[in-house]
Amino acid sequence: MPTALITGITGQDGSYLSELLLKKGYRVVGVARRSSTINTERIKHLLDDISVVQGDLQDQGSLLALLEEYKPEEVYNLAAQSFVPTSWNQPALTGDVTALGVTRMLEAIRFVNPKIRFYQASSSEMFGRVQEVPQKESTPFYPRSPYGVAKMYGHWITVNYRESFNIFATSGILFNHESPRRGLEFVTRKISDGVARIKFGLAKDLRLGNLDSQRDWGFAGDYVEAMWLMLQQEHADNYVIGTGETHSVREFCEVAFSHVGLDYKDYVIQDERFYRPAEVDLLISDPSMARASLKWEPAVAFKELVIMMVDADLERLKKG
Ligand code: NAP
Ligand code: G4F
Repeated sequence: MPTALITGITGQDGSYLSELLLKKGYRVVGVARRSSTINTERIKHLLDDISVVQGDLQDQGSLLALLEEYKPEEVYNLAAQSFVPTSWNQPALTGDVTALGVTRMLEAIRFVNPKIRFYQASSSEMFGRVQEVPQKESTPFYPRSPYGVAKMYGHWITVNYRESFNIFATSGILFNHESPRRGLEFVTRKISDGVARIKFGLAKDLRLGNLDSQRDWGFAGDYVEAMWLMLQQEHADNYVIGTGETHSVREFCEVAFSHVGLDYKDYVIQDERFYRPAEVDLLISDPSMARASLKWEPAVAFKELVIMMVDADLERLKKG
């Protein structure tokens, strides 16, 4: 039975990836940092089947000890300070976790077992002020936030450990992916939760920032399959993963509100507090390399994703 070690196990992607790897017969070891309250909501249905162990990307020794003890064949580095606005308030912490944390894991691999296959969760935020439309593996980066800068470091250190030490280190450049398990602070979940609250009379309006930015949104459940496929290839590489479609925040609102028979214009208020110091206006992927080499295709389309998220929030609030 192969062993996979996943950092960021308590996050959105950690939960979907665990489900996938369990189905494929892996032993799953999930790394969680210490917290004063239980934060395993997204993986509570898996707790009998996976091991959740303590470790932190800010602590080199903990990573070395985990690789020594659990001897994984595959490491998926999903942990990060992943919320773009927080990266302007805590830029140094974002750099330490999201950028240097990658080096710490790669160093642990280099010292404990350089044969481990490594997946780095890179991001379309690295494209930032886009230099080419659509964005593919060769598109130059132009990050627009401390988060984007930190991810760019994580990407390049992954490429460097591949080229310097011959480690199977792969970088998945994933475009936005969402689900009912998405954190409530991200715009898609903020909208689906807002729509459900308004529908049930629990809120009167929904305050958002820039409605004109465009994102290539897919379903997280589809994207973890791409992560696994990347580690099953003969050679490590960089892969862009997305749907190849883009939609504005406004369009997301239109579909979400109209699904419950409401017009978003009656409820959405634009609030300067949610604007960013620098915006990424347009992201759209060209995932042809993933399609050709990984045979990967997203299964869930934009409208289906919006409806899935709104329905899940309606159901959650109905249950109280
Ligand atoms: P998420 O829900 O925010 O999860 C982030 C995870 O990282 C959480 O489990 C968090 O633990 C953990 N973490 C944070 N700081 C840590 C530290 N110092 N040590 C160990 N763990 C730490 O993010 P996600 O949406 O699942 O995304 C997974 C990864 O893909 C992230 O690296 C993200 O930046 C990247 N990414 C995401 C997207 C997307 O659209 N979702 C697109 C491209 C790339 P706590 O629960 O304790 O906070
Ligand atoms: O949902 P968001 O916060 O996601 P963002 O910034 O695109 O980042 C996400 O995707 C990246 C991949 O490209 C990941 F790497 C990253 O970890 C994260 O998962 O914001 C999306 C868009 C932005 O343009 C933002 O300005 O929505 C706009 N927006 C408008 N009103 C808002 C709001 N975003 C948030 N979070 N909250 C608002 O009220």
